[in-house]
This record gives sequence, structure tokens and C-alpha cells, in this order.
Amino acid sequence: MIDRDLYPVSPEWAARAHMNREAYEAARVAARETPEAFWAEQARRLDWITPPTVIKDVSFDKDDFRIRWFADGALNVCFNCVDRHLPERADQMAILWEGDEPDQSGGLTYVELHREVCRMANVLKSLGVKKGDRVTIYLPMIPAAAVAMLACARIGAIHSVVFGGFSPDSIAGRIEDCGSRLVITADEGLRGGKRVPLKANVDAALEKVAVETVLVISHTNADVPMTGGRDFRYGELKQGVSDDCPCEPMNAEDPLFILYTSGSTGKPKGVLHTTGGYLFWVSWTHELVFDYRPGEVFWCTADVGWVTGHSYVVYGPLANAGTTLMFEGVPNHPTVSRVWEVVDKHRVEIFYTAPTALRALMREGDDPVKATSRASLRLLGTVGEPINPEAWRWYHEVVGESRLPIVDTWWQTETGGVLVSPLPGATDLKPGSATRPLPGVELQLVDAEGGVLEGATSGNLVITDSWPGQMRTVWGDPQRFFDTYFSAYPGKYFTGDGCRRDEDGDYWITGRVDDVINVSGHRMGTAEVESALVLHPDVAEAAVVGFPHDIKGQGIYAYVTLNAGVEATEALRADLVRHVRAEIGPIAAPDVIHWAPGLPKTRSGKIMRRILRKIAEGETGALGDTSTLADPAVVEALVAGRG
Ligand code: 6R9
Repeated sequence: MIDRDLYPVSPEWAARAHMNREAYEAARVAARETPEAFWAEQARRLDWITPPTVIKDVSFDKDDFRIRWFADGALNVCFNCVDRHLPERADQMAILWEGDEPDQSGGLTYVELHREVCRMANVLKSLGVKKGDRVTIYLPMIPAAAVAMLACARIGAIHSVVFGGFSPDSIAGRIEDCGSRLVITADEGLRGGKRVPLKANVDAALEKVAVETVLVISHTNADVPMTGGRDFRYGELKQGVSDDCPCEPMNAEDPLFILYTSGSTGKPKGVLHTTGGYLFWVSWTHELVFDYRPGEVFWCTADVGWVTGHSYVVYGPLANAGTTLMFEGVPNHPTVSRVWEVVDKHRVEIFYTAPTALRALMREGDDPVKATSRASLRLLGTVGEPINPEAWRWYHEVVGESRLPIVDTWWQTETGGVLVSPLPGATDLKPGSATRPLPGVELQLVDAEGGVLEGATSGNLVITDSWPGQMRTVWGDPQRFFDTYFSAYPGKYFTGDGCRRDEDGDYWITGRVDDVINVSGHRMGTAEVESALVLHPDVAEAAVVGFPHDIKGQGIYAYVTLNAGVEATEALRADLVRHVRAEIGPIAAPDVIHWAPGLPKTRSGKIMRRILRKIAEGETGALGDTSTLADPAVVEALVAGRG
């Protein structure tokens, strides 16, 4: 069956948009047939110190592997995001800030942002931070987070932002992996009326790994302990530096940041993005996908600790002379109307969020939405996970009053920015489909053996050529980069996602095909949760799978085998959940813990996750082929033990 639920591009959108259907088709052809000329022309949107002449230098082949874009160009990201807007837009708001409580708001104009960034950059320099050094940032959603990122970019330091919801152990692992010299944190964050003990978490992390310096920003003014010689109050150091700091000229391929993301195996990978290609990609996609005009109020609800926050809270909007809104709070505090009240208060024009947030709000009914005006909105977007058509329609009809296009944007930490999405002036919308690849993005669907699938079909999503925003390597482990993404299907980038293509050629992402689960739009490796569980002294073995969850999209289902003699009690269950929260962070907390007398394994000892997934989904009648099981009784016991 073809899904004929179609929302065509309106004539007004086709007329006003940066890219209409004809322009989109022409750009696709140009990007494919004359990539050098096409990207050289597009890249002129950035302000280059030395414009690039070498545009695309890429090979996905094992023996000749390289990904380089604009490789002889020089530029500075901070200059592009701040300084170049000063002549025309010094007094325009660059960052609008909405705090946890409705009476807390503020922000920075471009001239203020410039001053703040220069000060922070000079403080970093005074603490010995140099080009190429790594700086870990562990901050709440406050303007200082963007200032810290931009200050690093200004002096050529590589930032590694760690999401404020991650635990001390997770912070320590990330600091150690990239060898940060310095951590920038705040006393506390605030979320939904609760205090987040950021500095205390950093202190706990630094019991496991050392850094030279901790820079502490006062946010709640909590009285946090300071370690002499190591910890410094930013507010004090800031007084002693100049508000003028030159931008370091950077090669296009110099690293900009590292961001850790979960994979199917091992510890999180440090995804490395570089200066020219990344900035170009987020700027270009932000303009095209959201049909963005300088000065429009853009609200992406993601935390800066995730790639969506990097690309569409900070770098994309600021590169495009935008006004970006940072929200420290949560959607249901103090009421479930908060999101829409913030839209009205700041006259938000473009709103970009995750399906999980929409599903949670949808559950509260239409009244909290209808109590607000939302008249300022002109475009809606989603990201992070597939959106179910029901949530899409609610977003369209209730939030958007059937007048606003919705862009369902598919991309990954690894891709830097959006790769597949409708363009509001060019693409007819289908609820649940990310529709078409952007110009320059060459998708294929392949079967497990790598055979290319044509026409309307389903398969594994691969990308056959590079795009400027592609990640360049895994920090410190280029072999892992190649093995993870380029070895399954030689010569192609494997996304890890399954996908369907319909008769019209539109793409429908179906979800991960590897052992990564998508919890509330956040990636979590099952292996990470398993490692955390087996660290508990009472746990012998654990296997974790995803299962469908009404709000989160996927929930975390953990099968746990206890050590001999340990009793499976409710108290132990609660303790295991607490333990995982402490090891990784609240987002990794299992939704279900299933006491397993044993785990289903093949005769060679491999856990049969397929069976565990089926049991978690409640499909115990359709377990498929179980003939390779070492001990079929294990499965019977698990089915019987499902609560
Ligand atoms: C940007 C971001 C990437 C994974 C990706 C896919 C899922 C993201 C999606 C989507 C369906 C969309 N995903 N956007 N699935 N439709 N519009 O989320 O990056 O955290 O690295 O996650 O998220 O499974 O592979 P990241």
C-alpha cells in the first residue's frame, strides 16, 4: 500500500522559499555531476581567510581512505558566527535565554556575545590553553555554554561538550579519552525546579582522572567547594582580561570539536568534526531546511550536550546571523503549556524538537496548547527518532493549526547536520517520512550482503559519497572509524539505520538495525548499559534490548541474571536502576528489569538478542527459529517470567 497521506507544498512557500522544487532538482544534479564547482560556489557563504581551491578530496576505499573538504582553505568558526555580523547586527539578539522558571530570562546581543566570547577566550589563554588542546564543557543550557564553545573555536581549542545529565563516571571517561586539560562547568543547573549538581559531579569525576584546571561559572550561586590551585571562579578571572581577542586562523581540516556518542560496541566514540566542512554544512542546511532568514527567532529544544544542540542551537543559527533561543528548563514546568508560552513570549518563528517531547505533550490534551497563541510560528521541525504519524498529525493540526509545514529531519552525530528532510518550499510532506536527501547526499538501500536494492523496498541505509559535514574520524582511533562505518559495505558509509523507500522515492527511517537503542531521541548502546549492570556486585550477567515505549519511542529492557544465592527483591531492582543512573546517567535507567535464570545463547555462547527483543516486545508467540539455542528451557523460563 502506498501512503497517500500527502501535504503538498503551498504556493506561498514555493514562492518565498530559498529552494523550490526546480531549484532542488537542479541542485541535486549539479552536486552529483559537478561537485567541485557546486560546493566551491556554496561554500562562499562562509567568510574565509583563505578561500579553498581544493574542494573535495575523498575516498571511502580501504587502501586510500581519506575525507577532506576545502582542505587548503583557512577560516575561523567564531569569526563566522560572531564577528562578521557586527557591522550590520551588533544590537540584534544573538542568544535569547529562557530559564527554568518563567520569570528568568535574558540573552546576549551580537556585540555582547562578542565581548563575552573574547573574555572567555582570553581567560582560557591565561590558563595556558592553546590551539589543539582539548577542553571539556559540562554546563547547563545557559548562554555561557555557547560562549564557551565559541571561545574554544576562537583560539583553536577543541571542545568536548558532555551532556549535563551524564554521571561522574561518564565525564571521567570522556575527559580521559580525549585528554582534556581543562573543564568548564557551573556551580549548578536547574531543571524543572530541581538543582543539578554539576560542580559536584565534576569533583567526583576528577577523583578518577586529573585535569589541570576547572573553571566554575556561577549560575545558582550555590556554595560549592573549590580545590585550591585547580578550581577558579570564572567571574573573578573574567575581570582581569581584555575583551579583545584575535581569532586564530584555522585550516579547514583542523578539528573543531569532539562529541561522544554511543555505538553498538564498547565505550562511546569520540566523533570528530572539523572546521570548514562542519560549519559550512550546518550553516547551509540550517538555511535550506528551515528556510531561515537572518534575525528570525529560532528555537531548537535540544541540549547543547547533543549534536542537535551543537549544530542547531549554536553553530548553524549563529553562522546565519540568527537569534537562537536557549531554554534551560523542561516542557512540563511549571505547567504543560510552558513550551507554547515560551513561543509566545519570545515570538519564536521556527520551532524544532523531538517526537518524544511531542508525544509527552500530546498526552496532556489540546487545551494547554490552545491556551496559547503561537501566531509567531511559521515552521515546525522534528529530529532524533522516527515520528509516528499520529504525533505528526497532532503537531500539524493542534500546534500548527494546519498552516505550518513540518520538516522531519534525519541525521546523526556522525553526519554533522541534516541529510534527509523535506524542504518547505520544495517537498510534499508525508507524516512519518523524512522524504528526500538534500543535494549532494547519495543514499542507497542495501541488503545484508550489500546487494543494492532498487525501487520501492526496505533495506539498510548507506551513503555512497561524502558530504562536507561528515565526521572525519573517531578521536584517537582511526581504525575504529573505518571498521564501524566503512567495513560492512565496502566503499559506502553505513548509517546503522534501517529504511524503507516508497513508490514516490520518499525515505522512511525505520530505526536502528544495530545494538543501539533510541531512548527519547537519545542514543544508548545496549553494551554500555550491560557493562554498567555487570559492575553491580550482585549481577552475574545482563542483556539489554529496546522495546516500544509510548512516550520515549524505545524503552530500556534489561534481562539480569543474579549471582548464586542472591535473592531477587524489589529493593535490589531499585538498587540496580539507581546503580545504572549513577554509572551512566538518568537517561540510561532501565524501564524494565526482568530477572533471568539464564540468557538464551547459541551453542557458541552468543546471546540471541533477537529472541530477547521478541520477549520484551511481548511477542512470545513468534520467537522465530530457536533451533540453534544451547538450552531451549532458558527461553521457556523467560517467557514464563515475563511480568
Ligand atoms: C540528530 C541525532 C542518530 C540516530 C539515527 C536514527 C535516529 C535521527 C531521525 C531519526 C528517524 C528522524 N534519527 N533523526 N530516525 N527519523 N528524523 O539524533 O543524532 O543522537 O547521533 O542519533 O537517531 O536512528 O541513526 P544522534
